[in-house]
Amino acid sequence: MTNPAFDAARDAFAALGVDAEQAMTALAAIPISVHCWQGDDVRGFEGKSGTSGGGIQATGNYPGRARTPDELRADLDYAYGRIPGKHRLNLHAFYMDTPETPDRDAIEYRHFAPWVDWAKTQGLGLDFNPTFFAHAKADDNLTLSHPTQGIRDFWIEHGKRCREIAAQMGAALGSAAVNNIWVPDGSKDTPVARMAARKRLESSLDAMFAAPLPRAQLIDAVESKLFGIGVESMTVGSHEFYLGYAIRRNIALCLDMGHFHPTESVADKLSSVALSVHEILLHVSRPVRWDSDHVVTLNDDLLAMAQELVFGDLLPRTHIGLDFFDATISRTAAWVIGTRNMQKALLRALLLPRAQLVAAEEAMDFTARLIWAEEAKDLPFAAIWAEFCARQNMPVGAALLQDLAGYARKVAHRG
Ligand code: RNT
Ligand code: ZN
Repeated sequence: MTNPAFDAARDAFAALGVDAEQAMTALAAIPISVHCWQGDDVRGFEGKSGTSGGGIQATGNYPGRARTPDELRADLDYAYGRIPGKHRLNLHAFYMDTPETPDRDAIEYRHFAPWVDWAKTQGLGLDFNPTFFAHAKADDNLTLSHPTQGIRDFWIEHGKRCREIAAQMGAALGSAAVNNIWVPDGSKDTPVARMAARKRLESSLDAMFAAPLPRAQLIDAVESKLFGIGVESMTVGSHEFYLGYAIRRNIALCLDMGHFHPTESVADKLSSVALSVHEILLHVSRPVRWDSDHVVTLNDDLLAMAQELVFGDLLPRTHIGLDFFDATISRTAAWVIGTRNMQKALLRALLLPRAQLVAAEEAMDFTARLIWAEEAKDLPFAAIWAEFCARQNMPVGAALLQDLAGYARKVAHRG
C-alpha cells in the first residue's frame, strides 16, 4: 500500500543523503529492556505490602495496578503489543513467581521459571536485578556496605544467587542477561568514615563477583546514584566509585539518567565512559527535582542521548533499559509511551543528516553546524515513525490513545 506522506518524507530525507528505509531497519533491531516494576509501583510479589524503601517510591493511586505475576504478564503482553519491535523484560528479584516464600538469600532459578517460560513463548530476552531494598535487612539503607558482617553476608549471598539465576535465564533464552547491581547504601547526615564504607562495598562486590560466569549468559553491571530520599549526604556507590570499579573489574557500567546533578548531561558522559568501559547499561529515565524516575518524554535529554548513541557508534555495546514509575496514570500507558519515546528518539537520531553535521564541525564551520542542527528539527520524522508503526500493525495518534484508554478501563476493577 502506498503512503504519500511517507513517500514525501522519505524523499526529503533522501535529498539530504539519509536513507529512511535503512533507519527503520536499524531501529527495528534495537531491543529495549522494559522494566517490570512500572506495572505494580515497585512492590514485587513477596507478599509484603507498603513502600519500596531505599529512597525510591511510586506515588499515586491510579486504578489497575498488577497484583499478581499473571496480571503483570497480561499487562506486559498488552504493552509489548503496542511497542514496535522485539524487546526484553527487566525483572527484579522480588518479582519471583512461586507459592514458596524464600528469603532473598535463598532464591533459586526455579522461583522464576514461569517468567522464563513466558519469555520463551513471547520471544523476549530477560534481564535481571538483585533487590537490595524493601526488606527488613535493608531498613537502614545499608546493605553491601553495612558495618555488620552478617548483614553484608546476607546481601552478598543474594547477589551471588541473582548472578546465577540471571546466567541461567541467559542460557535458557540464548541471550545474555544483564544483571544490574543497585544498592541504596548511603547516609542521611554527614558521615565521618566514607572510606570505610566504600571499602566495605568494594569487598562485598568482589565477593559477589568472584565466581566467573560465561559472558554469553551473563553481563554484570553496576549502577551509581547521586543521592536518594533518606540518604541525602552521601551515597556509598557514587559515580566515581562505580566508574572506577567497572573499569578495574571489567564489568558494565549503568548510567541512570536520573542519578546525576540536574545540570549534568548523561548524554555527554557516554563517549568519555565508553573509552574506559566495554559495555554500558542505560537506565533511561527523567529526573524532576528530587525524583529520578518520571515517565520518559521525548525531551532534549532523550534526543541528546539517542544522538550520542548513534553518532558515537555506541549502540553495539550499549544495553538500553528503562527505569521510571508513575502510579498517577495508566501504568500500561506509561510503559507504551515511555518505550516508544525511546524508540522515537533513536529514530530521529538515525535520520539526522550526520554527514553534513560532522563535515561542518570538522571544517570548524560552526555556523553551518548550527544551521544544519536547527534545520534538521523541521524534518518530517513523524511520517517515518508512522510508517514504521504501520508496517508492524501498531496504532499511532488517536487510535493509540483510544487503545491505551480502553485497556486502562479493562483493568480498572483491580482497584
Ligand atoms: C534506584 C535505581 C534502581 C531502581 C530499580 C528499581 O534509584 O534507579 O535502578 O530504580 O532497581
Ligand atoms: Zn536505575
